[in-house]
Parts: sequence; structure tokens; C-alpha cells
Amino acid sequence: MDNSGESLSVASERAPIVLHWLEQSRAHRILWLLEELQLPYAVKMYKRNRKTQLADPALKKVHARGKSPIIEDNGVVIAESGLIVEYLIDRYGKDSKLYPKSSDDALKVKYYLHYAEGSLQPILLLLYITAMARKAPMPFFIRPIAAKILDSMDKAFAGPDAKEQLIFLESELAKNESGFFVGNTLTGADIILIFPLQMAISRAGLTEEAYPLLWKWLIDMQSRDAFHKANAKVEELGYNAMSVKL
Ligand SMILES: N[C@@H](CCC(=O)N[C@@H](CS)C(=O)NCC(=O)O)C(=O)O
Repeated sequence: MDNSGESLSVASERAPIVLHWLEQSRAHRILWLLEELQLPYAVKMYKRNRKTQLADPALKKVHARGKSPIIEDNGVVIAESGLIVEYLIDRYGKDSKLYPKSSDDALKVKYYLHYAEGSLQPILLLLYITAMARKAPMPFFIRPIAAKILDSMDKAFAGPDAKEQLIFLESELAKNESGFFVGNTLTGADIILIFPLQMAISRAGLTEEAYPLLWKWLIDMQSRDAFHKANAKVEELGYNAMSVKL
């Protein structure tokens, strides 16, 4: 598989942070964050296997789990998007607008860093698995039975839980009133939530009518200069941008 796409974004004296970016994945939010923080970085691109959707095994040479995102900073390898967001902002974002303005805000950002991967993403994954199972090849007479079982699985747990989570996030935006999840500027909370909320459109019924504040938030995030730059970067290297149609 080709993972030769690589580019140095900003000329600088310090060694650039290397982002290992997998196509159509949650790694894109790290590219967005690097652009927001205006940090020098190099990005290495990896493809998914067209059949299995699994990542290029070359990622396992960077980190044993072989999942993206991964960053390397001066020889240190860091995996897990929540940790990467926390690390980049703590280490390089102290003077930036992304840095939480109070210890209360810092705690809220940490909450979302854990919440996004620990609570929201697993439910979206369950919904994705049942959606994939519906499309799986099977004898025609099994399909209606399989569909019923999968529907009842969604109805029993993942569907209602996803809805509850979207209602929760909509109410968080309503409470905060700034158009961001924490404080009145972009923070790591917004960065981490972009991927699951983009996914929630196709997987969990996130629509403008049902969740107007989440919808507006998605439009605002995808309209930011740094978000455009992250998309331009991957397009320049021959990959698809990570914006959803709103
Ligand atoms: N909790 C991890 C999840 C990492 C993860 O599962 N990444 C996906 C991309 S969305 C991946 O690498 N998938 C390819 C594979 O599983 O082979 C994080 O937030 O970084």
C-alpha cells in the first residue's frame, strides 16, 4: 500500500511534529488542531484496505496498535486522539486561544476528551456495525430475519443511547451560549467532537431540524480557516477532504 504521501507544512528550526494520518478517519481532527495552533508539522498519509477498511499495516511500525492518529514529537510516540489533543494544547498552545481560560474550563475540556472516545464513539461504532451487517452478503431469505434482529438490537440500546447523547450535547451548547462547547473560544472539546458529530449525521439521525445548535456548530467548525487548510493539505496530497455536506 502506498504511504509515501508526505509533506512538511511550515518551514521552521524545530523538528516538525509528525502526524500519521489515515484516510477518512478521526486523525483529521489532529491535522485541524495543528493548523489551529500553527505548528510546524509533517504529515504521513496511510490508506485503508478497500475490502476490510482496516489501516495500512505500516502504521503498526509506528505504534503497536496500528491505529490512527499517532504523532511523533522529538522521538516520542503518542497515540489516542484525546491524549494527542491534550498534549499538543498543553505543550504548545499555552499562549493560544485554545488554552482553557480557567481550571473549571480545563476540567470541562478534559471531560469531553474522555467522553468523545469513551461514551459517544462506542455507540456510533455499534450503529455502524449493525448498518454494515445489514449490507453483508447473505441468502435472500435470511435478509428480512437478519434485518429484524439488527433493528431490534439498535432499538434496544444503541439507538436510544445515541439520541440521548445528541440531546445532551445540544443542551450543552444551549447552556454555554457561545457556539463552542467550553468557554467562548475554540478548545480541545470542539476539536475532539468534530469526528463523532460528523459521523452522527449518517449513523444517529443528527439533522438540522432535530439538533439546530449542533448543526450550526458543525457549519461553524467546518468553516474555520484552519479546517479549510487541513482539508486543502490532504487534497494537495491526493486524498479526500473530511468535510460533511451540511
Ligand atoms: N481511541 C482511538 C481510536 C483509534 C482508531 O480506532 N482509529 C481508527 C480510525 S477512525 C483506525 O485506525 N482504524 C483502522 C483500523 O482499525 O485498522 C483514538 O481516539 O485515537
